[in-house]
Amino acid sequence: MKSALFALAAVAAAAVPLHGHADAAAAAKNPSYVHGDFGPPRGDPIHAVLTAPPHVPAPTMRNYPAKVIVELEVIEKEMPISEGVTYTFWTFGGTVPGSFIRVRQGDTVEFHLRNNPNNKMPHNIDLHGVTGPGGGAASSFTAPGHESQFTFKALNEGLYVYHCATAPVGMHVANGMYGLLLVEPPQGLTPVDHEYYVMQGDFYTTGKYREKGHQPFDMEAAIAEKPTYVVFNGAEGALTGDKALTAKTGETVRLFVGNGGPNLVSSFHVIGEIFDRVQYEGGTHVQENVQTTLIPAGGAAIVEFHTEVPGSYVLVDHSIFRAFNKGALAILKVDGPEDKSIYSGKEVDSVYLGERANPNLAAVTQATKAAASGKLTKEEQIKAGQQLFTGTCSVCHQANGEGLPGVFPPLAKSDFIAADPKRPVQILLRGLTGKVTVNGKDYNSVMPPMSQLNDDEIANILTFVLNSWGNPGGRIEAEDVAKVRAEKPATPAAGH
Ligand code: HEC
Ligand SMILES: [Cu+2]
Repeated sequence: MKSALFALAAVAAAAVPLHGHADAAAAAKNPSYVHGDFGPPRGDPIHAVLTAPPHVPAPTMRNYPAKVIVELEVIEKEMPISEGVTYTFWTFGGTVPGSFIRVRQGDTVEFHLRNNPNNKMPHNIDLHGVTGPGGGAASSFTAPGHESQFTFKALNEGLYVYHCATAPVGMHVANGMYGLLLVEPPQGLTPVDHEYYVMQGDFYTTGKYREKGHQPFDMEAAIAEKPTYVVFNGAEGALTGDKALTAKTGETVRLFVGNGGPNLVSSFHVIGEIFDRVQYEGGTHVQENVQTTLIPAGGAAIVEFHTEVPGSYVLVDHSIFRAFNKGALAILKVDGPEDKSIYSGKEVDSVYLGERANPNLAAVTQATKAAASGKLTKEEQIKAGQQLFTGTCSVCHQANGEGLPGVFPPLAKSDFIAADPKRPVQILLRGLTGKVTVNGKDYNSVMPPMSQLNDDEIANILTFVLNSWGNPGGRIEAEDVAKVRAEKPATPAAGH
């Protein structure tokens, strides 16, 4: 398979003459550049196979320019953006990011944009790989229930963002209207073992991060560029747990990484890997041995690396609060034998990932649903709380609740909790500083507020703590938390 492609590439490079003045101009600028055939399309028209993320269409394997028909439908739909949180996305092809389009340099692309009759808004498309007014936007304004068509020649190879450009443009993009178009170089890309499609986006909701239920778009937050969520592939957890990307040791992985924005620039990084090659900005030049690559809003990069050591590799925006507090985190799971000559260690996922390494947040979803219908049991709270405790609290208080001597007080059999089982609500919302005595030992340190947790989550975590490790039992409900949250912050010494 691979050698066939190489042979094909060699034929293409050797046998295809240069055409067109654009090409000649490019050749003059960069004589080492391999050019495509910009002559008329040959053969039967080809219907492009589009893929939903994280999948990428197979290489075109062509050595001649063809007419390629692309059919893309805009669908407005409600989908989860986080555990128990839904959002009305506007999509190209039913997913965020939109369907991946793959053509070859020199192809003539006949583009059909459909706007689903159930949609409420008009839409269009601006493809950054198109040479022409608005990148197609000027020819593709489409009302619900209509279709538009335009044709372009793929002059430049590269990885290009496409997006909706209907006013208010920012809002259409913020709702998820972007995707990637790959224009293969005439000789094709080098074969690899895996190609994946990952695209970052920032989202703006009226509710806080992880506030449950349906969350509308917040225009003011979008203008202020203060996203509630920053995620890969349209949702927190879109590429973790069962949905993680996969590879084996000794394989080569190519990621087509886009950034839809609308606002943020991504500092794209894979924890535990080094990019062997980066086609930065999606262009032709290659940078090697890169730790973190910048991906502008409305830009892309092709990154490649070889996998050596098994384990979980974490894709993040290294503007790191986005990864751990807004959702910009995905996993590549590499299976295979250990190679101790490269890396000795035993892997402890929870150090970096905490709760997000846990593939099973089902208990959390179930508790959210039960709470919404008013039928939440204490047992459901405990189960959900246990999931959330891992990573959120266990980093300091340890998974077994024993804490660390002299640094983090125990939650297990804590006489501090037993003395006032409702006091922890306040501690989680406002933090705790100054001297405290727990089970006869003094601690004089700082616990930061955990106010990023919502009322449900705090109630569930504390119900879990109260019912674990010899603590007195009992139950904290979301209303208890809401009450404390609404109170004026007490003096910092409260609780001592
Ligand atoms: C960054 C480390 C850290 C994290 C994360 C953390 N705590 Fe704490 N916690 C502390 C420290 C330090 C203290 C003692 C503060 C002091 O000395 O005033 C403390 C004190 C407490 C206490 C009162 C003392 C005791 O042992 O009974 C409770 C209850 C508590 N934490 C619960 C939690 C829960 C529940 C979570 C997760 C939502 C959590 N903490 C997350 C560091 C942390
Ligand atoms: Cu639109």
